[in-house]
Amino acid sequence: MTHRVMGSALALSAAVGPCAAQQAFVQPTVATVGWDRFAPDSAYLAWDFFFVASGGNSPDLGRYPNPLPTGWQPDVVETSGFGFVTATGNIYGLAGPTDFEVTIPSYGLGEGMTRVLVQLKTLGTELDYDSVRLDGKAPAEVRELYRFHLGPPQQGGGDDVETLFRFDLAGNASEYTLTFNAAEASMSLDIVAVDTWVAACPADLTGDGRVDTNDFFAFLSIYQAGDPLADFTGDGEVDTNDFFAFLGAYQQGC
Ligand SMILES: [Ca+2]
Ligand SMILES: [Ca+2]
Ligand SMILES: [Ca+2]
Repeated sequence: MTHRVMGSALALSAAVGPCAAQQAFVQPTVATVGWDRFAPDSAYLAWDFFFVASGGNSPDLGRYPNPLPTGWQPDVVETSGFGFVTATGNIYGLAGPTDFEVTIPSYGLGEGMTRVLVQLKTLGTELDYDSVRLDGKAPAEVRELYRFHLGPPQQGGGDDVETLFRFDLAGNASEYTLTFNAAEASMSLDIVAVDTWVAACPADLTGDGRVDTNDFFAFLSIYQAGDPLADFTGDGEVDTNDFFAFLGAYQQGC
């Protein structure tokens, strides 16, 4: 069983190649989530090859700022003890469901809000999607980005799945902790990508560093469309409370 699963993972790696690993991960832009990757007060941390399941994994796929600020130690740690690193550099749990803890350094500027995009790619068994939390908080949005059926589970198949989780948190801290679990044994954690953005003025929806009527009309547009980004209260619903929450942020300005 072990041999078959590992063989399958190796065959997949050979077929896909190390550079074509993520099919549908998104890059944040002002138009879609409020900021462009590599914008000031944003960070990007991405892992593809893990070295040790018990931690000490620095982001190999991407990092911003680069070099990372002094004191930043992003890490991905498997905490159940079931996880081990495969030949392809994924973290896999054969004997039981794996649990993960990701340390995410950020800018602790104090006021405003922090928006975090987490993108996870798994092979085989899937995540327990309800387990994904940032500092204990549930995501404001969960979106499946990609799914490819690898084959029957009994032959080490399952699915290749990429999922995006968006979190909105009041204020901003110098570090966040992301936790998530596999639904059952035989999940292979392939890629973890995290984008963070500290917004000193959350009502600046156009991303130009100012709060003006353009932001008001931008809010009206996403509010009327029921866009999840209009959920200013972060309760998963878009309703009049969000309108008043936006008004408050709008009057506060930057
Ligand atoms: Ca990988
Ligand atoms: Ca603006
Ligand atoms: Ca709301």
